[in-house]
Amino acid sequence: MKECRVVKLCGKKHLVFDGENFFPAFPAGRFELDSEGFKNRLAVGDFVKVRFVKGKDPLIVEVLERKNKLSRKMTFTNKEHIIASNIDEVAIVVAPNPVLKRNLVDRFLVACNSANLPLFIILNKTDLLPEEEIEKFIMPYSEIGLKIFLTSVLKREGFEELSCYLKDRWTLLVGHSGVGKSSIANFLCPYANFKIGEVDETTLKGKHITTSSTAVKLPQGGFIIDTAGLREFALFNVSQREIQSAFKKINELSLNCKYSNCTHRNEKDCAVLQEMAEGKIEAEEYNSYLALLKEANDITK
Ligand SMILES: Nc1nc2c(ncn2[C@@H]2O[C@H](COP(=O)(O)OP(=O)(O)OP(=O)(O)O)[C@@H](O)[C@H]2O)c(=O)[nH]1
Ligand SMILES: [Mg+2]
Ligand SMILES: [Zn+2]
Repeated sequence: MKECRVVKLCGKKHLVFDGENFFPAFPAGRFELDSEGFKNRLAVGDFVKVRFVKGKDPLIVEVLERKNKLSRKMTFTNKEHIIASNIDEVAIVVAPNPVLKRNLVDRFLVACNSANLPLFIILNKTDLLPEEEIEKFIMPYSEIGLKIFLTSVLKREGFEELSCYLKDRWTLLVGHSGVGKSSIANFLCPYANFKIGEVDETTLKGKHITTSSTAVKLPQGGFIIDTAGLREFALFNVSQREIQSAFKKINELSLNCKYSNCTHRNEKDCAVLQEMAEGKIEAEEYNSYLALLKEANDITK
């Protein structure tokens, strides 16, 4: 029996890494996909026990307890989809093409906050964005202490610092389709050879080229996990409190609200609403907070 790590889920024949080599291993019957309550019993990043039997394929017989996991709620079935486990950090990739919006970043801020996972931002395709726009987008995040890397795969810029940062860690790359996750992964590990897709110029949408998560080994040590572009990322099991604490600026202001359980929607003497009225909080940030809060309330009802 050997302890290995799942690096790719492919049908029934998964790819695992034993610290030196990559090889296929089959899950024992009880790990069949789509088990009750879960989309997947096994996730990329899982530490597993693999049994070797002469003349037969290696068999995954046990999943070791996960140190952490990032999950989302599946549409329609409401099942838990574990995107990856036992990771050191999550990198949300954003780009001006297809479109630069903060909503998904805020979702990941909440999800990572509640999963106890550090998050940082990679703003890619800086070649397409004027400097003032870059500043405007990153300011609210740098203000709350989030690490931000600016990259351009096209111009091969911004990767030195990022490469050093990723060394010896397992980092999960997430983000909308078309922002350049696979392009970044290919740049950082040329032998990864992930397929890249054009962004549709008329619909301004990515083409969902990557369809499953794959961890690739970085030349400097560590792994990055490329994932499928998300159409949506529904929060899984996140409370109202966790949403509030993820929005640091709003959370700090709430100390001055009249009610300690203020939700900053329509309460009297709400410090957040007051700052909003004075234009001290960006409407986009507040709206993003409201949208997530509504979602959490729908969940808990
Ligand atoms: N201008 C510019 N284009 C880029 C950059 N990085 C990636 N692209 C382009 O963006 C498009 C999408 O890149 P992908 O790497 O396939 O994006 P992805 O995030 O992996 O997309 P999915 O797999 O669909 O989730 C491709 O046409 C890339 O060539 C960049 O820094 N600048
Ligand atoms: Mg991709
Ligand atoms: Zn309030």
